[in-house]
Amino acid sequence: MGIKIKIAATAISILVISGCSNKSQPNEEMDHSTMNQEMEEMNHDMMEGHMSHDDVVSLNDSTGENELKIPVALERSNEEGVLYTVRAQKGKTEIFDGIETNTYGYNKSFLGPMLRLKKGETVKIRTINELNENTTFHWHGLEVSGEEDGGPHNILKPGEENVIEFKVTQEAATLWFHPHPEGKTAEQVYNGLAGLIYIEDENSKSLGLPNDYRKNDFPLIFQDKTFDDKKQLNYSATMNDDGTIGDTLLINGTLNPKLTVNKEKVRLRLLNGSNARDYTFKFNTGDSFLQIATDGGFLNEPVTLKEVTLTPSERAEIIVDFSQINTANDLALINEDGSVLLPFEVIDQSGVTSRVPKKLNDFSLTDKEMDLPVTKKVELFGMMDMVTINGKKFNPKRIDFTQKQGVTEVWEIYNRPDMMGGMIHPFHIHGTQFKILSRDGKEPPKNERGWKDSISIKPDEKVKIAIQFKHKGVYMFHCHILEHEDNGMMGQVKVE
Ligand SMILES: [Cu+2]
Repeated sequence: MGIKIKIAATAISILVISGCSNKSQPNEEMDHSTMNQEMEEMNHDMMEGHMSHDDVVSLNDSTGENELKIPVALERSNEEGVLYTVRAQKGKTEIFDGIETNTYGYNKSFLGPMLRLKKGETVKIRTINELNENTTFHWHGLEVSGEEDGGPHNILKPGEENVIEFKVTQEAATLWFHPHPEGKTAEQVYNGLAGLIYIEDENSKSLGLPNDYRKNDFPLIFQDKTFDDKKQLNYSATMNDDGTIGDTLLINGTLNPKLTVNKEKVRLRLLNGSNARDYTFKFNTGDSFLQIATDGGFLNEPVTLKEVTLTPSERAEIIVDFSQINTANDLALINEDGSVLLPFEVIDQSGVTSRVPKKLNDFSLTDKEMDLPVTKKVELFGMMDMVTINGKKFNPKRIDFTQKQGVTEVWEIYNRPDMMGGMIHPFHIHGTQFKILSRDGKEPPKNERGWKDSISIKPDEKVKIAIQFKHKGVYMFHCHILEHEDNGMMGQVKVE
C-alpha cells in the first residue's frame, strides 16, 4: 500500500511540473520525449487504477442457468434469552459447478441468513468469531448504541464471542449486517460476510404488500467479484484502492442467476452489497416499477420509476407487477450499460392479488428541520489511498464531532472535486436514519424522501441532511466504497 501512495504522489507532482514545463527552461539532464512518455504511462496507469465510474468494466451477462438462491430466514432460538446466534466462519462454496471456492460467511460458508426483528421487542444476539482474524459485527442502518453498533472499536478476536442486547425502536425496513474491522472491512465483505435484517412493524403488516418470503418477497444482494484461474476470490490480487470492481455478478451468491416468479405483484428488496460498484437497475423491456422503500423505511407513497440507482450499501424496495409486465421477450433486470443482471421466468400460474396502497408511511420533513442552521460540515476529498474527510484520515483515538442524544442537527456534506474531476462517494452514518433536506439546494428526488442511512454524493455536490441519534456512543461516518473506508475516509461522532 505504501508503494502505491508513492507512485500516485509522484505521478501528481510530475503532472504539475509538466504543466509549467513549456514556460520554464528545459532541464538539460532530461530527455524530454522520454520523460513525456514515462509521464504518459504513469498517468495512464494512475487513471487505470483510479475509478472514474464512467469507465468501469462491464459485468458479464447472466446466462440465467441457475435458480436464484434465497438466504434462509434464521430460526429464532431464545436459548438463554438469546434470539439469534450469528457465527462468522470460513468455508468452501460451490459457486461454479464442481469447484470449491474458499469463502467467508455467517452461519454458512458464504453470505448469511436473514434475521427478522419486530419493532418494540428486545433482542439478544450472540455473535461468535470463528475466523482466524479479528472481525466485528456491524448492523448497518440499525439504531442501537455505539457499544452494540459493531464499529471498529467492537473487535472480536478469533474464538471470542459477545452478546448484544437492544430494543428495536425503528420502523419496518430492510437493513443488513457486515464486518467493520479497521482496514479489513473490504476484504472480509468481499470474501462473503454479509447478511440481512428485516424489521417488521404494525404498519408493514397491515399494508397488504407482498410479504411471503421466497414466494413474492425476495431479497437481491448484488455483489461483483473477480475470480482467478482457479475460480478463487483472490482479494489482494484484484484489490483496487479506489474500489474493487469485478466482472462477475453474484446475486445472493448465485452465479448466472434467474428468478422464477408467478404472474403477480412481487416485492424485490435490492441491496447494493458491492465493495464499490454502482448499479442503475431497469428492465430490458423499459417497463416501470414502483419504489416503496428507501434504506430505512417506507416512502409516503409509491414512486413510479423506470430505473433506480444504488451506490454501495444503499437499498430500495420495489414492487414489480409481473401480471402486467411485457413478457413476450426475455424479461430481465439489466444494468445501465445493458448487461443482464437477472433474467426472469414468469410462470403462468397466477399468484396472490395484492394492491399497493397509495399511502405507505407518514414520513415528514418539518419546517423546523428545514430552518435549522448547518452545525456540522463534512468535506469528502481525494481518491485511491489519498482519501480524506475534512482533510484528515481516520484515527480511532480522535473524536471528530460531538452531538447530543435526541437533538436534531443539520450536517452539510460536500464532495470536493479533485484534479481529475472526482468521483461519487456513498456516504454512510452509523447508528441512525437521517432525512435528506436538499441536494445542491434543491429538493431531493421523490424516491429519496424517506429514511436514509447512506447517500450518494456526486463530485461538487453539496447535500444537507437532518440527523438525530436516539442512542449514545461513538459512531462512524464514512465512505461506503469499502477500500476508501479502509484507506481512512472515515470519522467519528460521539453522541452524549
Ligand atoms: Cu469514497
